[in-house]
Amino acid sequence: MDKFDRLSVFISLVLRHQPDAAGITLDEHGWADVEELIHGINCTGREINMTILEEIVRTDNKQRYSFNEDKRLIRANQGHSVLVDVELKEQAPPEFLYHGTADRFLKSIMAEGLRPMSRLYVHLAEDIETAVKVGRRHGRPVVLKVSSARMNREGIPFYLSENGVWLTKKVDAEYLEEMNG
Ligand code: HQG
Repeated sequence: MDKFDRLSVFISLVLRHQPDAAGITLDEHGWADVEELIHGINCTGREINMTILEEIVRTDNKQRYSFNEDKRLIRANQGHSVLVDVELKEQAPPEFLYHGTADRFLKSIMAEGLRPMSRLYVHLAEDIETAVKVGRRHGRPVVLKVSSARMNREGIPFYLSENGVWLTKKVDAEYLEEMNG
Protein backbone atom coordinates (compact mmCIF):
# COMPACT_ATOMS: atom_id res chain seq x y z
CA MET A 1 0.00 0.00 0.00
CA ASP A 2 1.33 3.45 -0.83
CA LYS A 3 0.86 6.56 1.29
CA PHE A 4 -2.36 7.57 -0.49
CA ASP A 5 -3.88 4.09 -0.05
CA ARG A 6 -3.14 4.15 3.67
CA LEU A 7 -4.72 7.59 3.95
CA SER A 8 -7.75 6.38 2.00
CA VAL A 9 -8.23 3.43 4.35
CA PHE A 10 -8.12 5.84 7.29
CA ILE A 11 -10.56 8.24 5.62
CA SER A 12 -12.98 5.41 4.99
CA LEU A 13 -12.72 4.38 8.66
CA VAL A 14 -13.48 7.96 9.73
CA LEU A 15 -16.31 8.62 7.26
CA ARG A 16 -18.03 5.24 7.64
CA HIS A 17 -17.32 3.85 11.06
CA GLN A 18 -15.38 5.97 13.50
CA PRO A 19 -15.45 9.74 13.00
CA ASP A 20 -13.90 9.96 16.49
CA ALA A 21 -10.66 8.58 15.12
CA ALA A 22 -10.08 12.03 13.56
CA GLY A 23 -11.90 13.89 16.33
CA ILE A 24 -14.79 14.88 14.06
CA THR A 25 -18.53 14.24 13.82
CA LEU A 26 -20.75 13.53 10.82
CA ASP A 27 -24.10 15.21 10.27
CA GLU A 28 -27.29 13.20 9.83
CA HIS A 29 -26.57 12.78 6.12
CA GLY A 30 -23.07 11.50 6.71
CA TRP A 31 -21.30 14.73 5.74
CA ALA A 32 -18.05 15.77 7.39
CA ASP A 33 -16.69 19.29 7.24
CA VAL A 34 -13.66 19.14 4.91
CA GLU A 35 -11.55 21.60 6.90
CA GLU A 36 -12.26 19.73 10.12
CA LEU A 37 -11.45 16.41 8.48
CA ILE A 38 -8.11 17.68 7.12
CA HIS A 39 -7.24 19.21 10.47
CA GLY A 40 -8.34 16.08 12.34
CA ILE A 41 -6.29 13.78 10.13
CA ASN A 42 -3.20 15.97 10.50
CA CYS A 43 -3.67 15.83 14.28
CA THR A 44 -3.26 12.05 14.14
CA GLY A 45 0.23 12.49 12.69
CA ARG A 46 -0.82 11.73 9.13
CA GLU A 47 -0.18 14.35 6.49
CA ILE A 48 -2.96 15.57 4.27
CA ASN A 49 -4.12 18.78 2.61
CA MET A 50 -6.92 19.71 0.20
CA THR A 51 -4.88 18.82 -2.89
CA ILE A 52 -4.14 15.34 -1.57
CA LEU A 53 -7.73 14.83 -0.43
CA GLU A 54 -9.08 15.84 -3.84
CA GLU A 55 -6.64 13.45 -5.49
CA ILE A 56 -7.72 10.59 -3.21
CA VAL A 57 -11.40 11.24 -3.94
CA ARG A 58 -10.76 11.54 -7.69
CA THR A 59 -8.64 8.42 -8.03
CA ASP A 60 -10.39 6.11 -5.56
CA ASN A 61 -10.79 2.75 -7.31
CA LYS A 62 -14.34 2.32 -6.03
CA GLN A 63 -15.32 6.00 -5.99
CA ARG A 64 -16.05 5.68 -2.28
CA TYR A 65 -16.32 9.40 -1.49
CA SER A 66 -18.22 12.47 -2.69
CA PHE A 67 -17.78 16.17 -2.06
CA ASN A 68 -20.78 18.47 -1.97
CA GLU A 69 -20.95 21.16 -4.65
CA ASP A 70 -18.70 23.74 -3.03
CA LYS A 71 -16.35 21.04 -1.68
CA ARG A 72 -16.80 22.18 1.89
CA LEU A 73 -18.31 18.83 2.85
CA ILE A 74 -17.34 15.24 2.12
CA ARG A 75 -18.97 11.87 2.79
CA ALA A 76 -18.64 8.18 2.01
CA ASN A 77 -21.15 7.01 -0.59
CA GLN A 78 -21.94 3.74 1.20
CA GLY A 79 -20.57 1.16 3.60
CA HIS A 80 -21.40 2.92 6.86
CA SER A 81 -21.80 1.31 10.23
CA VAL A 82 -22.71 4.62 11.91
CA LEU A 83 -26.35 5.49 11.56
CA VAL A 84 -26.51 8.15 8.84
CA ASP A 85 -28.91 8.74 5.98
CA VAL A 86 -26.86 9.34 2.83
CA GLU A 87 -30.06 9.97 0.84
CA LEU A 88 -29.80 6.74 -1.12
CA LYS A 89 -31.89 6.52 -4.24
CA GLU A 90 -34.45 3.76 -4.23
CA GLN A 91 -34.37 1.96 -7.55
CA ALA A 92 -35.69 -1.20 -9.18
CA PRO A 93 -32.83 -3.73 -9.28
CA PRO A 94 -31.86 -5.97 -12.20
CA GLU A 95 -33.26 -9.51 -12.28
CA PHE A 96 -30.28 -10.85 -10.31
CA LEU A 97 -27.62 -9.37 -8.09
CA TYR A 98 -24.62 -11.12 -6.55
CA HIS A 99 -23.17 -11.28 -3.07
CA GLY A 100 -19.63 -12.46 -2.45
CA THR A 101 -18.86 -14.08 0.86
CA ALA A 102 -16.54 -16.70 2.36
CA ASP A 103 -17.39 -20.40 2.37
CA ARG A 104 -17.30 -20.55 6.16
CA PHE A 105 -20.29 -18.17 6.40
CA LEU A 106 -22.47 -20.19 4.01
CA LYS A 107 -24.15 -22.44 6.52
CA SER A 108 -25.29 -19.55 8.66
CA ILE A 109 -26.32 -17.46 5.63
CA MET A 110 -28.40 -20.29 4.18
CA ALA A 111 -30.10 -20.70 7.56
CA GLU A 112 -30.85 -17.08 8.42
CA GLY A 113 -30.34 -15.17 5.17
CA LEU A 114 -27.92 -12.32 4.50
CA ARG A 115 -27.75 -9.82 7.33
CA PRO A 116 -26.04 -6.43 7.21
CA MET A 117 -23.84 -7.48 10.17
CA SER A 118 -21.95 -4.36 11.31
CA ARG A 119 -23.12 -2.21 8.38
CA LEU A 120 -26.47 -0.56 7.69
CA TYR A 121 -27.18 -2.62 4.56
CA VAL A 122 -26.33 -5.85 2.80
CA HIS A 123 -24.02 -5.02 -0.13
CA LEU A 124 -24.74 -6.54 -3.53
CA ALA A 125 -22.90 -6.33 -6.85
CA GLU A 126 -24.18 -6.28 -10.40
CA ASP A 127 -21.53 -8.67 -11.63
CA ILE A 128 -20.07 -11.94 -10.45
CA GLU A 129 -16.47 -10.80 -10.77
CA THR A 130 -16.98 -7.98 -8.26
CA ALA A 131 -18.74 -10.36 -5.89
CA VAL A 132 -15.79 -12.78 -6.03
CA LYS A 133 -13.44 -9.94 -5.07
CA VAL A 134 -15.65 -8.92 -2.15
CA GLY A 135 -15.85 -12.54 -0.97
CA ARG A 136 -12.09 -12.99 -1.17
CA ARG A 137 -11.67 -10.27 1.48
CA HIS A 138 -13.12 -12.75 3.98
CA GLY A 139 -11.62 -16.09 2.91
CA ARG A 140 -12.35 -18.68 0.26
CA PRO A 141 -14.87 -16.84 -1.95
CA VAL A 142 -18.36 -18.10 -2.69
CA VAL A 143 -20.90 -16.20 -4.75
CA LEU A 144 -24.60 -16.13 -3.98
CA LYS A 145 -27.09 -15.24 -6.66
CA VAL A 146 -29.86 -13.04 -5.32
CA SER A 147 -33.33 -12.98 -6.91
CA SER A 148 -33.44 -9.23 -6.57
CA ALA A 149 -36.26 -8.46 -9.01
CA ARG A 150 -38.50 -10.98 -7.28
CA MET A 151 -37.70 -9.49 -3.86
CA ASN A 152 -38.49 -6.05 -5.22
CA ARG A 153 -41.77 -7.21 -6.74
CA GLU A 154 -42.63 -8.57 -3.32
CA GLY A 155 -42.19 -5.11 -1.83
CA ILE A 156 -38.61 -5.05 -0.61
CA PRO A 157 -36.81 -1.79 -1.46
CA PHE A 158 -33.40 -1.63 -3.09
CA TYR A 159 -31.06 1.34 -3.23
CA LEU A 160 -28.25 2.17 -5.61
CA SER A 161 -25.39 4.10 -4.04
CA GLU A 162 -23.58 6.92 -5.84
CA ASN A 163 -20.77 4.50 -6.59
CA GLY A 164 -22.86 1.71 -8.04
CA VAL A 165 -23.26 -0.62 -5.06
CA TRP A 166 -26.74 -2.12 -4.57
CA LEU A 167 -28.01 -2.08 -1.02
CA THR A 168 -30.92 -3.67 0.78
CA LYS A 169 -31.74 -4.23 4.44
CA LYS A 170 -31.55 -8.05 4.40
CA VAL A 171 -31.98 -10.96 2.03
CA ASP A 172 -33.98 -13.93 3.23
CA ALA A 173 -32.58 -17.35 2.34
CA GLU A 174 -35.44 -18.11 -0.04
CA TYR A 175 -34.00 -15.52 -2.46
CA LEU A 176 -30.48 -16.95 -2.37
CA GLU A 177 -28.85 -19.53 -4.55
CA GLU A 178 -25.26 -20.69 -4.27
CA MET A 179 -23.42 -20.50 -7.56
CA ASN A 180 -21.39 -23.48 -8.69
CA GLY A 181 -17.66 -23.29 -9.31
C1 HQG B 1 -21.43 -12.06 5.97
C2 HQG B 1 -16.32 -3.47 0.57
C3 HQG B 1 -22.93 -15.21 8.61
C4 HQG B 1 -21.37 -11.41 4.61
C5 HQG B 1 -16.90 -4.43 -0.43
C6 HQG B 1 -19.98 -10.80 4.66
C7 HQG B 1 -18.39 -4.27 -0.26
C8 HQG B 1 -23.11 -13.40 7.23
C9 HQG B 1 -19.80 -10.45 6.12
C10 HQG B 1 -18.56 -3.70 1.12
C11 HQG B 1 -24.51 -13.41 7.35
C12 HQG B 1 -19.94 -8.96 6.39
C13 HQG B 1 -19.26 -4.65 2.03
C14 HQG B 1 -25.09 -14.40 8.17
C15 HQG B 1 -23.98 -11.81 6.03
N1 HQG B 1 -24.27 -15.27 8.78
N2 HQG B 1 -22.32 -14.29 7.85
N3 HQG B 1 -26.41 -14.47 8.33
N4 HQG B 1 -25.02 -12.40 6.60
N5 HQG B 1 -22.81 -12.39 6.39
O1 HQG B 1 -17.44 -6.41 5.12
O2 HQG B 1 -20.54 -7.42 1.84
O3 HQG B 1 -13.80 -1.71 -0.13
O4 HQG B 1 -19.59 -5.98 6.38
O5 HQG B 1 -21.51 -12.35 3.59
O6 HQG B 1 -16.48 -4.17 -1.74
O7 HQG B 1 -18.24 -8.25 2.57
O8 HQG B 1 -15.03 -1.25 1.98
O9 HQG B 1 -19.70 -6.82 4.07
O10 HQG B 1 -19.02 -11.74 4.27
O11 HQG B 1 -19.01 -3.46 -1.19
O12 HQG B 1 -15.53 0.06 -0.10
O13 HQG B 1 -20.84 -11.12 6.82
O14 HQG B 1 -17.24 -3.46 1.60
O15 HQG B 1 -16.19 -2.21 0.01
O16 HQG B 1 -18.79 -8.32 5.88
O17 HQG B 1 -18.58 -5.89 2.07
P1 HQG B 1 -18.82 -6.80 5.42
P2 HQG B 1 -19.27 -7.20 2.58
P3 HQG B 1 -15.06 -1.22 0.47
